Amino acid sequence: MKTRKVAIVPPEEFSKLKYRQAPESSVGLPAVTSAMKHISEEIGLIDGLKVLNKMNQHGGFDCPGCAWPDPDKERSALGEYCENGAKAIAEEATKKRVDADFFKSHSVEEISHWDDYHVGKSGRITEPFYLAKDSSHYVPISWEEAFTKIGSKLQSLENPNQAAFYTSGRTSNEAAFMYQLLAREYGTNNLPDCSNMCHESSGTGLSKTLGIGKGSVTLEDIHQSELVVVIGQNPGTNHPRMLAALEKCKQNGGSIVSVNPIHEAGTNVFIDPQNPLKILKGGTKLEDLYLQVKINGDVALLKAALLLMLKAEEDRPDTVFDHEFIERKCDNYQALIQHLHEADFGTCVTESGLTDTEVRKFADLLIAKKKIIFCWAMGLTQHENGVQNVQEIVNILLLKGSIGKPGAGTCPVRGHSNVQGDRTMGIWEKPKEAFLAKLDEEFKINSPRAHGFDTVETIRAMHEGQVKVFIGMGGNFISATPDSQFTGEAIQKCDLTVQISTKLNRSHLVTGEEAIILPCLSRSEKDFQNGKPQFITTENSMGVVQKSEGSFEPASPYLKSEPAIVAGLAKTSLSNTQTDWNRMISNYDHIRYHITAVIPGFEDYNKKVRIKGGFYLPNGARNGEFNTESQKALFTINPLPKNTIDPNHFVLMTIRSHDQFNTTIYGMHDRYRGIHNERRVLLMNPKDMQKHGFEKEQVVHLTGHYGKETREARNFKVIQYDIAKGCLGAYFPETNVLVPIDHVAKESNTPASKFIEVSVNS
Ligand SMILES: Nc1nc2c(c(=O)[nH]1)N[C@H]1C(S)=C(S)[C@@H](COP(=O)(O)OP(=O)(O)OC[C@H]3O[C@@H](n4cnc5c(=O)[nH]c(N)nc54)[C@H](O)[C@@H]3O)O[C@H]1N2
Ligand SMILES: Nc1nc2c(c(=O)[nH]1)N[C@H]1C(S)=C(S)[C@@H](COP(=O)(O)OP(=O)(O)OC[C@H]3O[C@@H](n4cnc5c(=O)[nH]c(N)nc54)[C@H](O)[C@@H]3O)O[C@H]1N2
Ligand SMILES: [Mo]
Repeated sequence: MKTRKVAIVPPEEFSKLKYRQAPESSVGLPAVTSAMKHISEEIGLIDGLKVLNKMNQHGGFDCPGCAWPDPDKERSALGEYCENGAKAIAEEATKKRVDADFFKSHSVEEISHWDDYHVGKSGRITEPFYLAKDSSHYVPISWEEAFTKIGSKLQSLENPNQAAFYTSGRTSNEAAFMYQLLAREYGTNNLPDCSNMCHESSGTGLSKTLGIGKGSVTLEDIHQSELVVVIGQNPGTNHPRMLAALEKCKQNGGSIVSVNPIHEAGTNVFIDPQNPLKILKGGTKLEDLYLQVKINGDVALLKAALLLMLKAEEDRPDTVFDHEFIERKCDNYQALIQHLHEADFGTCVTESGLTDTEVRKFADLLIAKKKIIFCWAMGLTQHENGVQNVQEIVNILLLKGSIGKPGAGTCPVRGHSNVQGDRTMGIWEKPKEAFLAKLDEEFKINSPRAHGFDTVETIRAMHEGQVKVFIGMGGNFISATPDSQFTGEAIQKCDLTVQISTKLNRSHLVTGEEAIILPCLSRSEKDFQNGKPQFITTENSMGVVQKSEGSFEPASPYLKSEPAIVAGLAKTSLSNTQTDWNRMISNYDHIRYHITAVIPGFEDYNKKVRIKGGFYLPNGARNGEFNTESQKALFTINPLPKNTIDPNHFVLMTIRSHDQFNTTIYGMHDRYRGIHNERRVLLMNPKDMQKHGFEKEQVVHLTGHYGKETREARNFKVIQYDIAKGCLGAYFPETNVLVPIDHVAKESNTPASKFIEVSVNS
């Protein structure tokens, strides 16, 4: 890049840290105050409350935050939203604008030196913008010209696999379906998505063992469960509405275990902000047992528990395992039992980082209860053995016959509000033949069969010059992906990068030679096509598909909907397309008719989705049917991970603060951890601070070690914290520079961003 010297990572500068003791409870009144503060700053209180009242209500729009489901029947009169949903909506309904004047005043290079908080707070993008080769500023461009530029570039590539079509999980079913069709009609399966960095390990592990890559439980199952294990997940911040479900489970007599290197306030005590009496009484104690595992000590813990369960079963046959279920429904039982007989209990306990007593308490609960649910998220999936973590959970559930019945099963808690739906719609680099065959039949096309690039493979291919055009349907590729410097170089080798976005982020600044921004409508905004209002649909974490209809004026009259943008791209990028792109966007029912024809479970889509609360997609595991090769659920052998590191080093996990949604920084606080006004912090156990001679709030630098490679991130303040010994926590995306591109989960290729070997230097 000759004229633009953009910063790939935000400045490594401090703001003004204030650290107070972490609170013991979560939500309550401070959550309401914080929600209202974000709303009034970005939208104004009156308009803000109007928006909130439409969120997650029948006839309203789906919260653009996380994928936690809404209650099937009753919706709270106060609005089915949480503090972080309110922040998400404040962020997208903001009154601030990124317009032609904004880009005239600020060069791309200048903006790239702002921190991510300030980049994001610039506002909503108002019209298409173009960054020419070697130029310093974005300039406005018409939609027509933008589509033509992208189309002719795509048509000029020697091979369709030189393009990659990325998706982030906020995209609707309709837009996602059209987008994958565009990629396949164009000739590539290069459809990397945020899922590759997220729950891919869950999808891989669950498909192999249970025949479906999705979770098996419903919200009602959580309420009815006897034991919910929350492992590698921080629901207080990332899925706050889940706390209300856990509270119901407790009220019904269920027990809750939390497994986490950090004692997160969210799973400890919950104060329902929608229940004034509860606020006064001080809330509900959620956890019955908290287990402070070492980072990646989960397989060891689960295996130790399995050994105790086996011992109890052998001592008192037929009291612990569900033999009838195992015999009828499962494969590979003997192999698992043999593996367990060869495993060493003491080693498992040591490797988990817990005491013998703690492990026994956990096992006693698993032994006693019959209706068990495991909920998990990134603390399990983003490890080299992420798939094995998930499979070890499945082993426990299968032994207990705790799947395919009420109150029991698997619950991978999804991230983005429609990440699960996007995959259902075919956003996948490894599509199944049955799906492609249907797609080809419906559209009379010849979809490519060769697998495409996932996220990590796309980065490598860009670095090697194999991928030259990158299109992002939402998301923030440069900041969300690992190894920021390497990925930055990779992106900058592209000829053209295109971002379909609502708001400005670093991916609009770290670009290919040429770059184009296509601004789209957000979920809360009215979408009119041919003068008629349209709605879109999404699928939540529990497989419920429902409609979402925006009701607010668009941030600018020049925005297009995501489906309309895909149609615009298709018409210039595909030379002889016979597909009815115009018809599809003239009325989104036509997109849904195509989906009905291609994807099982969407029969009568247009009818069913208009019914209040939507409809459940079929889910074999939920009914105890396992669509694996053998039509049986599979026990697996998952070896203990080798977590060996240099004795002077630490293991770092890269996690979210309370005031961010992935790479979008809502604010500078992490209230539930007592951290205020600062993101460059490093959570460390007090004993480790003493041992290594670190003072409170001392400034330190991190060096990542991966084989012979090292990577640097500077300027973090040490926070004394209740975190497992030898473990560190710091926020992503600031720490993504440290995540090695080659450090990924086996089988799922998910970056292992929860296990980074680092040394801490002053
Ligand atoms: N407000 C808000 N909501 C969000 C998001 C957001 O950024 N902000 N992101 C959305 C997305 S895309 C996702 S995927 C989810 C993410 O939701 P989470 O997975 O809850 O998010 P993380 O902050 O990555 O937290 C991982 C948790 O796992 C723990 N952990 C880390 N390593 C280990 C380990 O080895 N073992 C165990 N047992 N625990 C471990 C951490 O201490 C932390 O509590 O949230 C979604 N919802
Ligand atoms: N080190 C580390 N890295 C991680 C993780 C981690 O835990 N640690 N977590 C990983 C996970 S779980 C995930 S899911 C990924 C997230 O990766 P991404 O999904 O790529 O990132 P986001 O930050 O969610 O994307 C935010 C951007 O999406 C755009 N956007 C918002 N709403 C809309 C919309 O309605 N339509 C369109 N078209 N655009 C919109 C805005 O421009 C916004 O800036 O990051 C991953 N990266
Ligand atoms: Mo995610």
